[in-house]
Amino acid sequence: MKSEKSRSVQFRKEFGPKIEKIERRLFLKRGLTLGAMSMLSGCTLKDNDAIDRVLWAMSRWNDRIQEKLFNPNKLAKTYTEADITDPFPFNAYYEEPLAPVIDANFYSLGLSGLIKNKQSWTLSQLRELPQIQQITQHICVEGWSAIGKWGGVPFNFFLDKIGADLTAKYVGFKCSDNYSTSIDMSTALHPQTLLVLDFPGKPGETKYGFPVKIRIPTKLGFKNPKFVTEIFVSNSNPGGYWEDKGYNWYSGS
Ligand SMILES: Nc1nc2c(c(=O)[nH]1)N[C@H]1C(S)=C(S)[C@@H](COP(=O)(O)O)O[C@H]1N2
Ligand SMILES: [Mo]
Repeated sequence: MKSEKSRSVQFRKEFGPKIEKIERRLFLKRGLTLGAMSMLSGCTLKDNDAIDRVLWAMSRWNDRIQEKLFNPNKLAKTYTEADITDPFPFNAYYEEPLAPVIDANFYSLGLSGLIKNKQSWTLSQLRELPQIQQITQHICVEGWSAIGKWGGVPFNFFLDKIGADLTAKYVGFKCSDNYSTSIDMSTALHPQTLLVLDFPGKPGETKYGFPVKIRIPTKLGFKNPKFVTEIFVSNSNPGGYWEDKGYNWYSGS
């Protein structure tokens, strides 16, 4: 378990500068200074626990603002083959040699929560669904970005096909490496959100999320789960691996 203090420090270090910018802008508009914030929250700025609570509250508030600003019809910029970053960078919460290698023959995608047809899917069943390709930019909060090409099933088609409750608030993802993340339903239904079956890199390269990744060009990199083994629909916020450690939940890009 991380201490509150290190969580708070990590929070400030890892919180995307982009999101801080949005917060600063909103604060300035309301003329709310750090001093005023400490009065409102009843904490001295020496009190790490209280600061942590205020930052978490700000982050939840920030989620709501971002959700309101999200335009479900606005498309992320797409690029050409010539723009593709090669080799595409690998990232995970562990070192590259530890990336899971999943045997396609034994793979199944589990479904749970507010979904009518909960039968799991094999890779070849997923392959039979309509597929599109997309070249978009991936932005990681660790300070790098890259352009990659992903192909797969439009996620809104898949959600509709499995009888997901499209009025529910959240879609959550569990991964074979114990990673997890979750997104809001309107992002799940965005036309560029893909259930990826074709990845960057050389044929047979599995580290980018084989056999299933969810590619969401309107979200930061950490909200794009690789090696997905279960998808669930819920009305309570499932959080996620980095989200629970303080990354802003919404994290639009
Ligand atoms: N299963 C899983 N998915 C994950 C991660 C992870 O550690 N495990 N890391 C996230 C982060 S922080 C980034 S930047 C991207 C990296 O994806 P890439 O290896 O395709 O570049 O995966 C995201 N999805
Ligand atoms: Mo990332």
